[in-house]
Amino acid sequence: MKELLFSGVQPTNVPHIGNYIGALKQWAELQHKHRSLFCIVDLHAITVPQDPKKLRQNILDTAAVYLAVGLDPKRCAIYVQSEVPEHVELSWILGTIMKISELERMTQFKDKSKKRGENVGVGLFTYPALMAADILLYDTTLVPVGEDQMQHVELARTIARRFNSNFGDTFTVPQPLIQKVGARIMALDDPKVKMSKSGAPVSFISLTDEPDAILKKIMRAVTDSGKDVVYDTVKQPAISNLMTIYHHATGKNMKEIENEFTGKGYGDFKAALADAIIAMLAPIQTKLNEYKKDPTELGRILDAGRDAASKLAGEKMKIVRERVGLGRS
Ligand code: AQP
Repeated sequence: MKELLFSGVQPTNVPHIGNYIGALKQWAELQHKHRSLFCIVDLHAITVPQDPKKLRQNILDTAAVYLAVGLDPKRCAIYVQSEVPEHVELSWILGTIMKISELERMTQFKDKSKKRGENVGVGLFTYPALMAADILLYDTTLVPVGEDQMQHVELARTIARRFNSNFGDTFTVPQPLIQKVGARIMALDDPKVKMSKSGAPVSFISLTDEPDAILKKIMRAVTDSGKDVVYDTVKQPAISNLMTIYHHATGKNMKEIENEFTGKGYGDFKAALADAIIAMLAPIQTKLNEYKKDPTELGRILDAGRDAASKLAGEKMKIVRERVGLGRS
């Protein structure tokens, strides 16, 4: 079977190194192997309140980040979710066969709604129906995501099977693609929670952070009660998280990292880690500044991505409407 890849980032802020390590870095490699669609999921972003002006800016900045990390518009479609309305239409249809109990089980909904208290919109609850639509609309076979999105991809698989059984074979059942190390980068100030764009600034390193800020954030990052640089996610979750970042920034494996810092303390390790992150982000930041200076080219790339995605989405929705019996023949 020919593989098709789909994934996205919410334009809720500048992506952080967790997004890069868990998702974007993989995308840049995978685009060379498979047909790929990379979406800026602005409709997902509004499931929590956004400032409209900032959102529009974040959409363009996220597109620039996609290009800066190496996505090549000649190899993949880069587009904005809300510009392909079939995502919403399919989301509504899939929502009619999703169970409330399935949505209530979603960890992301439980976590985010706990934070928001009374102020939770229905969109946050039905987020997984939109995510299932994003994926199924294109007969996606592979979904490269961080571990936090695994539960949503599982639900998309369930819904694809349910739709196929209710209405006849229509959707491909997708597979998640999760990295072995780095699928969940944890917050720098609390290794129990994942690094998130909406966390406190000290909890994440954004792809646009300056060297000084990176050094400060890493030096302040929480460590464990021990003092050895040893990879043990149970006994030393904080240092193991930092080692995972170091592994991705340098390509060294955990044994090599442990050997490098034998007899040295956390201070030496953190200084080396900050240098490695600065070096990892430098070429991305240079390219990012170039793309941000050329909004016309960015617009051209997003238009072409939208047109390519719309063509596929339009064809699929014709079949879906017919299977469900919507409209007229
Ligand atoms: N900490 C992480 N480690 C590894 N992968 C991660 N991803 C997200 N966080 C980590 C992966 O990045 C892709 C885009 O995710 P997102 O746009 O949902 O970004 P976010 O930072 O995770 O945002 P939040 O926390 O859900 O919400 P906001 O924006 O409100 O802060 C996905 O593949 C995700 O798995």
